[in-house]
Amino acid sequence: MCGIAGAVAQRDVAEILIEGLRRLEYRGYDSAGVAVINGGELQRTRRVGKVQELSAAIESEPLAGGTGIAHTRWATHGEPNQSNAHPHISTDTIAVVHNGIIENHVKLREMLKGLGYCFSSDTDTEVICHLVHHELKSHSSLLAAVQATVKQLEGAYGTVVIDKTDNERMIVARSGSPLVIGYGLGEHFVASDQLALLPVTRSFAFLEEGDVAEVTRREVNIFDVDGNAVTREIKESEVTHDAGDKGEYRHYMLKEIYEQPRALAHTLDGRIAAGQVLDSAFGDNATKLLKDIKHVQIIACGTSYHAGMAARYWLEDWAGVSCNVEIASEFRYRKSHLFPNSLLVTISQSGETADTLAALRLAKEMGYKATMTICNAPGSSLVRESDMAYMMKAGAEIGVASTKAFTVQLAGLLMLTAVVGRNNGMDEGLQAQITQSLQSMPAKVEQALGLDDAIAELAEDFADKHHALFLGRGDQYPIAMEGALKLKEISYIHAEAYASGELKHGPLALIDADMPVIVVAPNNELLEKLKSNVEEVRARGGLMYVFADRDAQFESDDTMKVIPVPHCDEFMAALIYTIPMQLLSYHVALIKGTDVDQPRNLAKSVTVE
Ligand code: HGA
Repeated sequence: MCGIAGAVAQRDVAEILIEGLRRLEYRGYDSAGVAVINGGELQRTRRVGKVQELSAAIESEPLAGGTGIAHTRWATHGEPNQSNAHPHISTDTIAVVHNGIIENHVKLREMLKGLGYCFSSDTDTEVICHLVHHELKSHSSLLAAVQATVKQLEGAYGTVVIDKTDNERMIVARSGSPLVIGYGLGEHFVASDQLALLPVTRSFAFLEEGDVAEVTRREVNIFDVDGNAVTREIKESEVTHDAGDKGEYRHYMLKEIYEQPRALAHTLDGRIAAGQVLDSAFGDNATKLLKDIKHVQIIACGTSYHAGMAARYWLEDWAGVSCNVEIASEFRYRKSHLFPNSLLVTISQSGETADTLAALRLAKEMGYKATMTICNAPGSSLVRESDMAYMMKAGAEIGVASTKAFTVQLAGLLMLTAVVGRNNGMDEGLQAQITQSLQSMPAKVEQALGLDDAIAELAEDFADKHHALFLGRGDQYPIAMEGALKLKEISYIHAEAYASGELKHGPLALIDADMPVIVVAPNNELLEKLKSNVEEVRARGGLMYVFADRDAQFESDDTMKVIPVPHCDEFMAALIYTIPMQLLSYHVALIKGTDVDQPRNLAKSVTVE
């Protein structure tokens, strides 16, 4: 989603800020802008489209100045056009960038209009800069004016404010949208994600909910929600992968698909010993907190939700505990029941997914025995606010369509199944089978990647299709859902997934030669049932693509193409069958010429509700 970069330095900062925005581009956005203070005046450039357009505009008309703010916008209020792009400016004096949604913007807008302020955009954000300008009339500093402003805001914000009359300072405030302060030598930076600032610093402090900070070249002063001066620990960045590098690959998505063996090896590293998954994989307190778990409630959105759905089969089948899985935006707005000895597990690549974070906060109020997050971002809000964290160590994921984060989440959830199961009497043989399976995942995924060429050829069949149906059973049903989601996200083909037993309850009506049907068919105890469903499709003239185990005994013919998937055990089958789904969507998107890494209308790290 939106990206923020800001700087107070002794050198010109426009280039640093643009590079920061470039590094956040992967999140998806529709317009970009930058404002700097130059000789006591605000200079602003904004463009609809890519950061490249903004950069070109600044190259032809350079912006000089050591204090500045920049933004990539993913519109929530007001069209993606130039006048709605950030930074917004009040009375030629105060400039603001903002991530999030100001829910009481209508009321504030009316009040500010009454005070004589003119609005030049349709955004909710613009109320912030006029309010700061108004508050400055009765407060002695920009800090105090911003503190008074945020008290009037309802909703979510990560915001940075500068004042042209004071080029020594920026004020940053956070509630619901992440902000990080970067510490340099005689200069300071701010961003919505540390990735933006890695070229200039590796020392970061993460603001906490309600914090407001005054950032000058020499000092950073942070105040909590009550206005008390506080310190936030400055940490060296643990980010090891350079987000800016696509390497030999044409797209980040393809790079990340191919990184999966390495990402899985990283996530397993040091977490299995003597044939057992170590409790410490989930943090220092895990031994105590996971002891008497009898129920697991998983909360997530999108791809992470599909990982949770697969884990429900595992936790109930193998660990012997009950498990519910729910979409965060539903969970947070309904009354749910708390089972005794319940563990709440949130899953989020970024650790900042707004709905998931809100669900975690609600669950803490409800009194869950313990909370855990499965997350790829150290220091993120979900990690900080959960009792336990499984750090995915998948490396930065840049492609908006999640790939390696999903398979690493599956591995983490299988480890959780082993630990919860062990505490619940899982027999040692089963534990050993799970750990062996975990350890052979990287090599098996490498083999599955060998399907790439065959799938690239197959993808040609999909290029003129408008719809596709994905079928699976058991823990392959969520994999079918993930396959359908990937195809939708990056090739814009309408795709739906069904548990194949559901076919005759409706979707069979859709079957004809224009509706390709993708079937995930590992060799498991549901295979014979799945075969009956395949026959139901065949009898109605459907065209099928069956991803199957070599022992499943499917044969290609006029109505069915069989793609043999490397043989694998039941513990890793969901993960292995994900690989061909990822490759299929990637190759279809390539043929269709869509923007693979930044699909239209989508954003990564969904920090608004
Ligand atoms: N509400 C603001 C900012 C949107 C945002 O944070 N997107 O991720 C706007 O629409 O400009």
